[in-house]
Amino acid sequence: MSNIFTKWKQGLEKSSKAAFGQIAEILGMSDIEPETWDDLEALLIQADLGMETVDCVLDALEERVDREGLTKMRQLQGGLKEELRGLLREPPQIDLSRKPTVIMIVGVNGSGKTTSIAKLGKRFSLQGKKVLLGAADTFRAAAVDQLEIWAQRLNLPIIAGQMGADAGAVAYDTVQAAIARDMDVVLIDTAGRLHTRYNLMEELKKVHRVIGKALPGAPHEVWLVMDATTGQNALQQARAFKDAVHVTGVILAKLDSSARGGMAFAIQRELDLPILYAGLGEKPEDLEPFNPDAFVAGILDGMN
Ligand SMILES: Nc1nc2c(ncn2[C@@H]2O[C@H](COP(=O)(O)OP(=O)(O)O)[C@@H](O)[C@H]2O)c(=O)[nH]1
Ligand SMILES: [Mg+2]
Repeated sequence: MSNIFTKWKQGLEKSSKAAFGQIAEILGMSDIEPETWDDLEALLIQADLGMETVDCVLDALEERVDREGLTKMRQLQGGLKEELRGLLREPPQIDLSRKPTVIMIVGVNGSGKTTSIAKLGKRFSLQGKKVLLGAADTFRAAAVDQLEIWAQRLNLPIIAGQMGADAGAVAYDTVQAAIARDMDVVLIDTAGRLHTRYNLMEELKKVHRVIGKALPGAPHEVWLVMDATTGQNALQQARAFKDAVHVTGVILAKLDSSARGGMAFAIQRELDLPILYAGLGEKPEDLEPFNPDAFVAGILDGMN
C-alpha cells in the first residue's frame, strides 16, 4: 500500500509543488479573511478544478467555517482534503470477462493514446490475458509505427493497416483476428486528428459501428485518453468525444507532467465520467488504476 502511495506522490510532485503547494501555504498560516479566501479561490481555479467545482468546494468550506466557528485557515486543511476526496469516486471494476473484451481508445492527437495502449497491454498481459492490439490510427504513418514498436517491445501481437488504409477495416480485421485466435482483450488505437473535427468524429463513429459488426455488443468499453497538462480546454474536447462515441471512462495521462492535477475533479463533476487509470510517466509500467485516496494525498503532499 505505502508503495502505491509513494508512486502517486512522486508522480504528482509537480502538482503538489505548484498550485496545490501554494494552497498548502495559504492554509498553513493566515487567519480566515476575505482576501485569503479570494486567494484560495484563485489558486483552486489555477489548479484546474473548473469553476463549478471550485464554487462547490468553497461553499462547503464556508459552511464549515460557520458551523464550526473556525478562525484560522489552518483549520480548513482537513476540510479541504475531505471535500476534495468526496468529489472523487472509486473507479469501477474493469470487466474483462467477455471473450474477447474489445476496448476502443479515443482522444485528441498527442493526448497519450498509443502510450496508454502499450501500458494497458502490459498490465493486462501480466494479469494473464491474451492481448491483441489494433492500429487503426491510419491517418499518420508514424502512429502505426509507434504502436508496432511497442508491440515488439512488449511482445504483443498487433494488426496494423497501411497509412491511409480504412480505419474501420483495420478495426474489423483486428476483432475478427481476436475471435479467430481466441484472444481475451483487444485494444484498438484510433486517430486523434483528421482534416476537421467533424471528420474525426464521423470516423470514430464509423469505427465504433464496424467493431459492432465484427462482434455484436462490442466495443465493450470506449476509453477517452485525456492529457492532464491541457487543462480546461480538454474538457470541451472531451464533450465532443462523449457525444460521438459512447465513452465509458477516462484515462488521465501525463499527470506527472502536469502542475495542475485538479483536472481530475473537473472530469468527474463536469463530464460525469469515471477516471479509470492515471498515467504517471512514460514507461509501460507507469499506469496506475485511479486511486482517489492516493491522488488527494499526492496533490496535497505539502499540507500537514
Ligand atoms: N510524462 C508522461 N508522458 C506521457 C504519458 N503518456 C504519454 N506520454 C507522452 O506523450 C506523448 C504523446 O503520446 P502518444 O501516446 O503518442 O499520444 P497519441 O497521439 O494520443 O497516441 C509521447 O511523447 C508520450 O511518451 C504520461 O503518462 N506521462
Ligand atoms: Mg497515437
